[in-house]
Amino acid sequence: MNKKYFALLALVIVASMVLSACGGAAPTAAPPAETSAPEPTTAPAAPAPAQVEFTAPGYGGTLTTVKERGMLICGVNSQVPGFGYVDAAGAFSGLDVDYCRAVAAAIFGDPEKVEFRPVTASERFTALQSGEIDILSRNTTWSLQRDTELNGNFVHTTYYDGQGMMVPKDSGITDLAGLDGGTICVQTGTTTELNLADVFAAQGIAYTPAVFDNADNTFAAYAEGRCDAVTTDKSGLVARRAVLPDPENHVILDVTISKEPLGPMVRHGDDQWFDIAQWTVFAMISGEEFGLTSANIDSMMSTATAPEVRRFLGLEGDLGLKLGLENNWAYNVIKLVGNYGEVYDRNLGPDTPTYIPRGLNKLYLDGGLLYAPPFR
Ligand SMILES: N[C@@H](CCC(=O)N[C@@H](CS)C(=O)NCC(=O)O)C(=O)O
Repeated sequence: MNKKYFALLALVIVASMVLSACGGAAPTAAPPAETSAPEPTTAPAAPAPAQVEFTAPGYGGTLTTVKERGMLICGVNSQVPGFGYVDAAGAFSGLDVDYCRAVAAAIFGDPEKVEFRPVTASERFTALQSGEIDILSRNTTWSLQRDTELNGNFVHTTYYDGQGMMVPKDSGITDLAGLDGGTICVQTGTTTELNLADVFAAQGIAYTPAVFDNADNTFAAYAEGRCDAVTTDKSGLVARRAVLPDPENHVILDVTISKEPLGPMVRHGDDQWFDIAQWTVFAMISGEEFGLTSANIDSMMSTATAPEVRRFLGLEGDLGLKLGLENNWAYNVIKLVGNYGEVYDRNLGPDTPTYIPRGLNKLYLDGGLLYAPPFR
């Protein structure tokens, strides 16, 4: 342990003894000690440092790498409209894609400083582990195995989903039992494939899986009538139905067979990077909660009075510095990309071909699950 870090650790411990758990400004959190903690001293408490020492253990250097490169590399989908999609001109769009832009805005103050790297379901975790991408933002379900043996850390969920089934309207099928003995198109390397096996076995429904390696092939096979149904996250079904030749002839059953909390994932071993990825999601959610939009945020800079909103905007305090960013990082996220609601509406709102009512993805204030911790 180097001397500078040891001194910082002692300082933080003393400060945390003096400040009560719920009163006063919280000291900057110390990274986990490698050895037993030093004895507290009786030296007078000094103010907590404004910025965490990012060379301490737990900081893997991703931010430095990204800044030196001048570009964030985000692993995304390219085949699911509304979430991650690339058009014929090479332009990327979607909720997951806009999240990458938000991280770039937080770091660089420029949402364009991101390279989108399309990754399939099977490739995505290796791409993250190997360092080919800095963040995975690709309709990826948070699960225990992915959080542990795949060396990932999921940040806050950006879209609460569940697995569904789509069938041709004229099949007359209305429930899972109606699929008994049928063939079901499914993509490999997904939770979808595993849930299908679990749920159909548990319910005693026989089926033959027809397995494909990407969404284009899965849905092409379904469109050609090679399967009785196609299954994936309901978001994926809505998205892919929109690009079928005859969307009106397909129905999504009123059945949800799993929980699919979808969100960004980072590698184990870099807590600072995790915090940046995490708080970018919280900035988008809180921006909506505070009523800050890309359109009004400039006027709010001169009119905002609520202390939390002022801290969010970087007008007071130094929250950005604690993340290793500029103090106006959250302002940049909202100004340059938008709050969660704006981003949702742009990609999945009523005026898009991939309209999905917000449901669980509303703010907690409106009955949904989106809830960000305080900006303090
Ligand atoms: N959320 C599930 C499924 C995600 C998934 O890969 N879905 C497919 C079907 S919509 C997809 O996005 N395919 C696009 C591709 O492979 O490029 C997971 O994390 O395993």
